[in-house]
Amino acid sequence: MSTIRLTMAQAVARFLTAQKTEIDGQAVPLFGGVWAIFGHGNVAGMGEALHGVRDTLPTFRAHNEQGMAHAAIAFAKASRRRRMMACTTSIGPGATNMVTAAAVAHVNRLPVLLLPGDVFANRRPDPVLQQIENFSDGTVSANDCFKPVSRYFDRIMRPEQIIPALQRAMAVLTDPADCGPVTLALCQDTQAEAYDYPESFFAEKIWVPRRIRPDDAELAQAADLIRHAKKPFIVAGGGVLYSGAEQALADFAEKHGLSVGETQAGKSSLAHDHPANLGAVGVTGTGAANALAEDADVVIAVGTRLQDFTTGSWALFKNPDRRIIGLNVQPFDATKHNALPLVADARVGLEELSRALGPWKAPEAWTGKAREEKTRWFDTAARFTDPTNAELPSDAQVIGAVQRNSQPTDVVVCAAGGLPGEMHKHWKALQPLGYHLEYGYSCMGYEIAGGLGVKMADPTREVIVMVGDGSYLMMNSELATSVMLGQKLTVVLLDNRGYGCINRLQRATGGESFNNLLQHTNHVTLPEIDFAAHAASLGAQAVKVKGIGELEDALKKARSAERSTVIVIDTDPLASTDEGGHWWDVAVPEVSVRQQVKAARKDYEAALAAQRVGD
Ligand SMILES: Cc1ncc(C[n+]2csc(CCOP(=O)(O)OP(=O)(O)O)c2C)c(N)n1
Ligand SMILES: [Mg+2]
Repeated sequence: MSTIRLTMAQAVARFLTAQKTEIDGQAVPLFGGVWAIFGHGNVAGMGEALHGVRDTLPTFRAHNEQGMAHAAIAFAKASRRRRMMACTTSIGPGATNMVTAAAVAHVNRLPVLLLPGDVFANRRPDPVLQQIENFSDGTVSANDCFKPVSRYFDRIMRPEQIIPALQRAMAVLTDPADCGPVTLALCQDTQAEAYDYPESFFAEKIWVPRRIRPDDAELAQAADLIRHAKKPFIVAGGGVLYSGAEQALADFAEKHGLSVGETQAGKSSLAHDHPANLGAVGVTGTGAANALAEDADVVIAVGTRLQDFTTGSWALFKNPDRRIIGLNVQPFDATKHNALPLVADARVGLEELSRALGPWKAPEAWTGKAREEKTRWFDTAARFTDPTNAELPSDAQVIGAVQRNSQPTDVVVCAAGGLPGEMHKHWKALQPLGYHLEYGYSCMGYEIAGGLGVKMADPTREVIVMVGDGSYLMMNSELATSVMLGQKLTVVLLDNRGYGCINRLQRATGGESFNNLLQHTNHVTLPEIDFAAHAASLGAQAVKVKGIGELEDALKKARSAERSTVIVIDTDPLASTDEGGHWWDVAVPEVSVRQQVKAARKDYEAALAAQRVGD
């Protein structure tokens, strides 16, 4: 066996460069790069190793570990999980800064390789700078925080351990069902330790995504259930996009006369103007998709986790006889709420289900109802996004302006606040992956960093980041990184002076406006934050606009800009689209001195009666 003597960190770097994926018949690097913030615990080991491979595996320096991991996660999402990135940090705060991002990847089932530095395996200099000390357990380090938010976790304390650990890491990162964050905590002395690694460990490997075919019995049962359905309805989740099943979904819907509601992760599976696409489904759904979902007797849930925003906290699907078919690569998702599981890749699953159904078509009246509901919804929704002269436009009116100034190839990126709900209802996506919402963890601060990852995944597409003032203030530092890397973003910043959506939720649950909008907080001075000046200080082009007309002009200018551009607009914190949508379970206090809370509790108890438990 021929061997090569490398440090453990050099072995990691070399191994990553050997991993390839196949895209359009071409072998390309699986890892698009490594994000790094160096410090105690990775600068000497990983830093030296990454420098050695910088021509084949680029290293990118970020400004915040959470932000860089968001960028890596967004890169994987925009690449349909076919490509990914790694992230390396120092021990201690650099590492734990990344834990929130690990949770984002975990919830959204997105691959990312996290390589935090760890304490000395030999324990000689303990306690080192940034080392937490557990009084009763010598094996615990700050990196144990990653365990519940990693699909695979390992701590590397000997250089040869990296051989099985990286192989397990790859198995998880490339598995369509188990896919998620992998954390390999790299003890700092071990990073620098040399070992005679077998050459074969670094042989090029091409990872082709596995397409799991359905089991015969499950397929027969699912087809039988659909054949007897009078009112079947499809819910399309993120799995449709990860599988590249858009065409299979369109064919399936067209051939069998079915209509589709899209989750946040599934939106853009079908073009908005495809006759079968009824748009968003669930709490932030269109009136059309929700009307069908409420009445459906068979819900064909394709590639969705069925989170509460999709199921209306399990009160949306109201037909007492309804069954769910869980078409999903992951049995955990496929069997939720007593669903009939159809464990399979979305594309193959839809193709085989269609073959099994033969010429079967849903009743004409049901398909016709879908088309009518769709027309009705678009007639209703248009007035929310139409141009306006209002001094303080709503989020929906800003969305309308962005839409009017966008191209079909653009990608919109968003994550938290009032915008995701409005975007879900109103955004008209024309091309797959043109709508990028992180709404599994809805993590404030994902937007700009995520936009950067999306842009790096496909620099040919214009990326428009939609962000609230709250999210922007929470994390904006990767705006500077986007300027540094020449990865241009257009950021539309909606300043409603606080946490608008939570203030509205507070009011809707009977609360007084308290601690959400800046004006309702403990303060001596209300900050007049000059967001345009702030963005300019980070190197972006920045402009503050007044109203929708100026916004449209600024958007046109931003399109031809070379550098990241931030457009700031003041918006109304109280307005939101009151058409469409569905109840969402937010627990209201059972006792309170406030009359408004008592009334809200009464409504809440009435709404709970519609919630289905278990079935
Ligand atoms: C990291 C994080 N902290 C807290 C929340 C809870 N949260 C959701 S939206 C929101 C307010 C967002 O404010 P802003 O970005 O200004 O959007 P707006 O609600 O005004 O539309 C908060 C606090 C969250 N989703 N993520
Ligand atoms: Mg706000």
